[in-house]
Amino acid sequence: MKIEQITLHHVRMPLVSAFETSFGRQHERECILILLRSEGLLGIGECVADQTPGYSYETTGTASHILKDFVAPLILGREVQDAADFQRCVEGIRGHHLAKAGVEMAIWDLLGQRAGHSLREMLGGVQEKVRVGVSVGIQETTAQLEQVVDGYLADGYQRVKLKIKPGRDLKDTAAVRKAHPGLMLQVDANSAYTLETAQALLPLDGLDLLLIEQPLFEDDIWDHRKLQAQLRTPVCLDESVISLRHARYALEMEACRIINIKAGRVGGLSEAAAIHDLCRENRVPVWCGGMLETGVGRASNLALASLPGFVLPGDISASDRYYIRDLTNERFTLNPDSTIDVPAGPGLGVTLNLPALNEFTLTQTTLRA
Ligand code: OSB
Ligand code: MG
Repeated sequence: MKIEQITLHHVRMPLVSAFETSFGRQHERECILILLRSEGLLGIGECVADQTPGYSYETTGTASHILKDFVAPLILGREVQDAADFQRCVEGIRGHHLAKAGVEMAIWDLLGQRAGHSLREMLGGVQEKVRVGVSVGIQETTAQLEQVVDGYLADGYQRVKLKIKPGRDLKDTAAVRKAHPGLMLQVDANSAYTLETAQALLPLDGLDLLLIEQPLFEDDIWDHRKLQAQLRTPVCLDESVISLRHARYALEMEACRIINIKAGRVGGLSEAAAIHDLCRENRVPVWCGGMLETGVGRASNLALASLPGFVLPGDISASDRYYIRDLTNERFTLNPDSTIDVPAGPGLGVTLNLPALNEFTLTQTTLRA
């Protein structure tokens, strides 16, 4: 497939409600939407970098730079056979996984459209709908948190993840657990603790949580091993697993018992699928993380989460949990059994809502072969 043109849209969209994590509160979410043109087809990808480097060192600013000045020149006018071929093209670019993953997604979309296969079929997904949960931000008070959780349970979500940080951990989590004894509940600290301050998390062991996500430094594996040894609850790594190699390190070190897989963080869907395969061989459960994606990234996450090793509910909520107006014409809704249908159309199986894309675009750049 010859890549003839790349258009980058830096977009900013209002969130339905503010989202607060240990690294900050956001009312809007940014990303880079990537449009690839090849042989009369339009492939779409979402680079999940946000405005600030709170989750990852990458931002919409660094991703724009890397995509425009380094990735685009390597693929424009070139025959790109498949995702592996794309990764070979860009292997000289160190890091910048979120940027590369956005382009790989658009290549999968092109490949699927050309072959008439859905992304799910191409990746080897086995589920036509996937189990999902909701990620709940830190609220002003514990009482407000309980209200927000009640609202999501009324919507039908059967698994809840609470964002925590030092000082807003045990009390919040215990209150939600007390109100909902049978709920599938988990927490995510986004690297807010050190091995020392994480001692405050040990009582979480009594709350029957599915997992504790990324308590320690975003690049740490070794201290997570020490913390996991102190906990009955599985530690789940997010930020620190940036490649198949890092997934292997984490499993060999027994730093975690569960892995959250995000295609963006690991440089693309192909690496994400490889991590899935490794975990499955080792009988380590995985689940699909989220980055507040638009309908484009959501379609990709649903296809990935349809692989057989994704045995825990993903952070893939319905479109209306995030955006009143989305970038895709298709909207994703929650089924009564707390699942979302995996798109079945060719490629990602979604189409762009161009007026919405134009409304939310801050800047747009087109590069040609
Ligand atoms: O750590 O999982 C995370 C959102 C942005 C950045 C990091 C994370 C998250 C979430 C939201 O938890 C998951 C979602 O998309 O619903
Ligand atoms: Mg996380």
